[in-house]
Amino acid sequence: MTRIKLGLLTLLALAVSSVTLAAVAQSAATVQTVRVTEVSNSIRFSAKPKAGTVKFQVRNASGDGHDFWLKGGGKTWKTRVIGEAGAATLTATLKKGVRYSYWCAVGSHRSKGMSGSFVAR
Ligand SMILES: [Cu+2]
Repeated sequence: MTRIKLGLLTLLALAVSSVTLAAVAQSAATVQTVRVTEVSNSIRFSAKPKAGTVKFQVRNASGDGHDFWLKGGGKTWKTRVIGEAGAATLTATLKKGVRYSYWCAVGSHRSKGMSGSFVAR
């Protein structure tokens, strides 16, 4: 292979990797992280989840086991039951204008205040 051909191939490889890096950077920028704190009578969010990809970082800040369910737009997501001081991650793609409900399904926690809803904007 000639030196010019090798040079062109190198340029092409660089161009392809730049495009890939740009795509990765763009998708990373659109992921919103929301910290979810679960205690015995409530579920608190660090921010209101927006439409798009949302990574929920769920932390159990109580002495009981809790899980985290999210439902809306025809889909349901859930974590395993998280033990004391444990954590779990749940990634969901939310649609604009759709109302999502969330709750803990352990025992009667849902009716004791571990529930709520929001509309993704
Ligand atoms: Cu619970």
